[in-house]
Amino acid sequence: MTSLLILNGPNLNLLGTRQPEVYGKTTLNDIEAMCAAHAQRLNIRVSCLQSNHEGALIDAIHAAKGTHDGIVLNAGAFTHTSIALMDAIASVELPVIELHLSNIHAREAFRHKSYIAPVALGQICGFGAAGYGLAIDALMAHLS
Ligand code: CA2
Repeated sequence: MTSLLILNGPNLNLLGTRQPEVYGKTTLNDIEAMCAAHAQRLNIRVSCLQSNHEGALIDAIHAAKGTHDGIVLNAGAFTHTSIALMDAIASVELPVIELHLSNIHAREAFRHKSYIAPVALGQICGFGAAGYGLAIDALMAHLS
């Protein structure tokens, strides 16, 4: 059975509790439940993980090799800073969809730079929580 990792980075555990005007009212729990329901419809498996720590995210990407068939990654602010995450993604040779709730290209200039984009299969941003379902569909289309 196809297995996908839904990986969320720093501060995304706060979703729905602060800055709803930017990130919406949906909590990370809601998003993970939506991903699980979508996976059930598609007859695939998803595992969800969130960490505020760069090293833990890198460990999760390494561990995904041989365990999962692809990754949906919202690396949060590490997107704009982390060469280490970029190297981890390149090293595992798994398809990764870069995901953002907000349209990072319509925000501050420092959010326009992504270290993930060059090693990702593609990027989905600006569709809020619905982006996770779109990312799962995009990965499944790629894998089929
Ligand atoms: O739009 C996205 O999904 C981001 O990855 C979210 C990151 C931001 O640094 C990226 O540029 C774009 C920030 C996540 C912070 O989430 C919070 C949620 C609620 C309250 C405060 C922060």
